[in-house]
Amino acid sequence: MNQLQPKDLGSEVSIVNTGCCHDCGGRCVLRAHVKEGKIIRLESDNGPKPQIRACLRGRAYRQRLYSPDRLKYPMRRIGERGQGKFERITWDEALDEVSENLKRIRASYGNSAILFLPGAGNQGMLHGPVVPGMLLQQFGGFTRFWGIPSYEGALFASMATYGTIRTGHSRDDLLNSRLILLWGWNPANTIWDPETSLSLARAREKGARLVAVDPRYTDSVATFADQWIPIRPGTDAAMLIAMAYVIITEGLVDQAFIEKYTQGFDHYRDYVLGKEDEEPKTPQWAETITKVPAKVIIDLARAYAGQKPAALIAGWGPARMALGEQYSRSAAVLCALTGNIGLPGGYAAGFMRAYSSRETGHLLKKDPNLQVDKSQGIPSANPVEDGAKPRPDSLYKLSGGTNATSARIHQSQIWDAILRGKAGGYPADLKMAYIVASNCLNQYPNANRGAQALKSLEFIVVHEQFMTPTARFADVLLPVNTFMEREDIAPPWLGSPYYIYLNKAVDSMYESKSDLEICRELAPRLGIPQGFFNLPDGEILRMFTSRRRDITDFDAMKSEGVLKIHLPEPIVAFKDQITDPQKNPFPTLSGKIEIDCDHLREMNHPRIPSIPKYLGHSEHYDVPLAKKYPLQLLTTHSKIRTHSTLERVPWLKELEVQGVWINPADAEPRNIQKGDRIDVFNDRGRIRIPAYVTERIMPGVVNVCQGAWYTPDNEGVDIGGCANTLTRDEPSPGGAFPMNSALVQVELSPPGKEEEK
Ligand SMILES: Nc1nc2c(c(=O)[nH]1)N[C@H]1C(S)=C(S)[C@@H](COP(=O)(O)OP(=O)(O)OC[C@H]3O[C@@H](n4cnc5c(=O)[nH]c(N)nc54)[C@H](O)[C@@H]3O)O[C@H]1N2
Ligand SMILES: Nc1nc2c(c(=O)[nH]1)N[C@H]1C(S)=C(S)[C@@H](COP(=O)(O)OP(=O)(O)OC[C@H]3O[C@@H](n4cnc5c(=O)[nH]c(N)nc54)[C@H](O)[C@@H]3O)O[C@H]1N2
Ligand code: SF4
Ligand SMILES: [Mo]
Repeated sequence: MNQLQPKDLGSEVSIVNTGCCHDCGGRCVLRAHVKEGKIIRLESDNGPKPQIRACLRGRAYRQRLYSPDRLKYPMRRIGERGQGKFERITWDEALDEVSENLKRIRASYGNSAILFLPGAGNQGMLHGPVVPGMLLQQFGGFTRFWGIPSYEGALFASMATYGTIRTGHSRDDLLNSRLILLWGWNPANTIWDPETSLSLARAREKGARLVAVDPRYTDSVATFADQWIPIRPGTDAAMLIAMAYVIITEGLVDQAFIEKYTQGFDHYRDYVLGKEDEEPKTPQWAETITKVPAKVIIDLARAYAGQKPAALIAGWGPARMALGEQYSRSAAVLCALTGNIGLPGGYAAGFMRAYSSRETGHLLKKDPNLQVDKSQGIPSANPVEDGAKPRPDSLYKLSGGTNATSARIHQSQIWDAILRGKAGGYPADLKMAYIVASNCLNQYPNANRGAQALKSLEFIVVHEQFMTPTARFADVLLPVNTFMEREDIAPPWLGSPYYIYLNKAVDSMYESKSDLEICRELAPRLGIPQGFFNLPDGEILRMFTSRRRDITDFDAMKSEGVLKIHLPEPIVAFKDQITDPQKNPFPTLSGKIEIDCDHLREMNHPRIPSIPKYLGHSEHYDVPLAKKYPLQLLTTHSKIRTHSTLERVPWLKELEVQGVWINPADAEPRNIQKGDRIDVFNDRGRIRIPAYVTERIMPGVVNVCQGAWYTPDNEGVDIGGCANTLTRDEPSPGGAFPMNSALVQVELSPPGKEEEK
């Protein structure tokens, strides 16, 4: 297990089996070498294969744990909101103040005035927002939002097409593919399960061809791809539909598959061939829109239909767009046209969950009390929503996804909801925010409006580890420990069958407490029985996992720090539906793959057609606003952070500068050279960071990795380079977040500002 342990560490070094639990597409094994109560070294999984090896961020974790910037004590605001001026107070004072405000707000306005903002900071089963959410439910509930920025477009498409989010294969199955399309997918940086990169490399060694479709020449393109196809952002649906045109007109459709397993092909074919709107969706049509040469589209379509089994992996980035649902739907339908579904080496696109230890459904022992009829209002543990009907414009007749919810505020509209309340059509007038493990000001669209919204509330409490841009707006700021200082279980991302058990490696630093401990102390102040909050971490985890069928030996998992579940063969989504469709219908309304979706037809919404279509929107490249703001902004996930977490880790900062990716064709006319400080701006805001002039991004597109900290200067210019200073905050009707749909202009920063930072 610890072959790499240096000899000179001496016998007083103990090794604690723990892990990394941030929201980065991983969840990995870490072995902490602890000497005199301090971690002196972190290594990863050197055990049996498959190894769950940590990335650069996990391995740099000591610099986060021991950062001088950690929040050390509870604090109360003394300056203006957002100014970051606080005074130290005791835990008793802090918790009294939080509970008094909760009670005051509830008494004056009712529970719906409390907005709970849980974030992705900790992905364990126990810590982070899990227990605070339970506490607030017992307090009478709260207003919550719906929609997850990660994948809401993909989730919607997955449900509409397949009726489920379990559309992925385990990574070992990539070795069965002859062709793999990395569509808007950069797992070399974003991980998407620790085994992904190795599996892609092995598939390539075995002879698979890998093609990447991405406006950027990413680290994944550089490492794995045989071909890079740059595409204009937000136009992927057009390319996928044109590929369908080639496949249909050249007789490459898997007709037997279409007839047996799908519905609505004829309607889609009519749209693709232009019978519906006089516009045949030819490769030439798509070339004008996508900037991908027609010949490249034709070749890729032929290869994808001809080289079966082929895996079209449709990443979530291109769906984090206005009308991103259409891209995800077009991808899933292309998989169906070619019959690449349900067979080893194929792939169904969609949401792409394979095995997930996060899932609460198929891995649990059956409990009849949990059956829910979605059309009848959703029984909720949150009294504010009890009995509320699901959103009428959701896929409420389908079970198994989270698209149907009784929450009414989409996460991207949170600031608008705070500012406009019931008068703006929202379900509540919000008066306080309870923020846990979330850097929401930084991570939700339109940060300047977010700052305005947070200033308007009566009370804000934040559980945090660092003085983030959001924490600066707290009235009471509670210091939280990290996953090295408590116990938790980390279920992985989408495709891998394992659990990481995080044993506590060191004591809580300074006066920090876990989110659970905070709730334990708040409960009596709020008149709530402490119940299981009083149990030790390990006992609660044992209770939480007791219904899981795949955890048979909790104690062994705890002592090893990991439970790797052996699967007899790779997971292939829809294998059963394809093998025996009579016995195993697809969980859609029709029981088939819905190329033409019944639920959507009934919904009759002009922006969510029942078949996938290429649609424009008000901030697309071809609208009048593009004259003023001619560049399309991407806000991708950075390799040196997990969102905004790990922002203050010096080792990681050395690896990459937070800069604006810009092509020389866009930089030169603006007189911009590599390293120059430049402004990126639109009507929502302005950021000022260095230029990264590179041909790794296509002309007309700029990229600012999301997660850098929002830092407005005296003139309101964000010199931290937060992508969300520029992003728009209107969701798609299906719920997709529009973070990659902002138009911007770029210019050299004014003279004298070059050195500012
Ligand atoms: N290091 C690191 N890893 C992470 C995270 C992190 O913050 N840091 N976050 C994790 C989380 S929570 C999530 S949800 C996932 C997100 O994972 P993804 O959504 O896959 O990540 P992104 O980097 O946003 O986008 C992936 C790729 O899509 C490309 N792209 C963007 N727009 C378009 C488009 O219109 N068309 C095409 N074809 N490509 C486009 C981008 O250039 C990028 O290379 O990553 C997880 N992994
Ligand atoms: N423009 C743009 N914006 C995006 C995206 C994008 O692609 N583009 N991606 C979006 C996506 S996919 C996601 S998932 C979101 C993520 O957005 P958030 O959920 O806000 O995630 P983080 O930015 O990582 O912030 C998490 C915070 O939790 C804190 N934290 C860590 N562990 C704990 C803990 O145990 N307890 C407590 N109380 N705090 C803890 C960290 O210090 C950190 O400040 O961002 C979204 N924002
Ligand atoms: S940041 Fe993610 S991929 Fe990296 S070690 Fe941590 S959990 Fe694993
Ligand atoms: Mo995410």
